[in-house]
Amino acid sequence: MSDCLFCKIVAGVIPAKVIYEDDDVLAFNDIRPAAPVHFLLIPKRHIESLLTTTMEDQALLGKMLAVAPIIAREQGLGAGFKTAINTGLAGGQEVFHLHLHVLGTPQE
Ligand code: IU
Repeated sequence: MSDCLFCKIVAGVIPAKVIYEDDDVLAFNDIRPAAPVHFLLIPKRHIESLLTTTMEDQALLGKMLAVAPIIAREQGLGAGFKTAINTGLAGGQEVFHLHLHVLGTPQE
């Protein structure tokens, strides 16, 4: 087992509030939510950051963007949401396993 925290969440070694899972990706609620709904969508395979992806990863990266709105709708964000990917130390990344932040406020 690597020391990667998010790999440990994928493996079920560290608990997380998982809201979506398939063969390739996992989504769970952020432990320090910056919005009423704030979840992280990660590839199950360890990828350090967007800076370490290659063209070989395009299907997986596309899937992350395709799945995000499906989960967002399920979480009440059908009216809209924000996304962010912090990349590298200079980009504010704290956990070095690629993750897409999805944030929003459910609308009435
Ligand atoms: P960043 O993009 O690497 O800066 O964001 C890391 C996020 O991971 C941040 O919003 C944390 O609250 C979140 N997080 C988490 O959900 N569970 C954890 O165990 C840890 C960090 I450590």
